[in-house]
Amino acid sequence: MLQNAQNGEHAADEDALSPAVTVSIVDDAFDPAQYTVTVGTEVVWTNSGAEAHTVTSEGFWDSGTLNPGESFRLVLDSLGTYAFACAIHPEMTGAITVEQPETAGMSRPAVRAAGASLAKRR
Ligand SMILES: [Cu+2]
Repeated sequence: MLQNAQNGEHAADEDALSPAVTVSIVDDAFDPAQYTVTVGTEVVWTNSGAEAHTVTSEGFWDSGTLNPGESFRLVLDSLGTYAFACAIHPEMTGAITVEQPETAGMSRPAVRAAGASLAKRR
């Protein structure tokens, strides 16, 4: 299950213990593009570019358009690997792997890319 706490809103009753991971969106990439987090981690994407972008994982979440300076927050509560892309620039792809705390931090090889399916939709 995914909890969407978009645009800076943060549920006050939620555990304040969740660590946060920050990802920059630049004008043609997510930085970093691939990473591993522990379950329950809040991931914050911030658009540091000059253009609008999205963080879209088909079937899981869609940030909607993020203008420069805007952020999108997501708490990942389910294990798995989530490929995502920018719906405006499908060549911008990335992926998050959500793992149990015991295994997080161990590096993993690349995961599937999301760009192709999103490109077809436009
Ligand atoms: Cu983009």
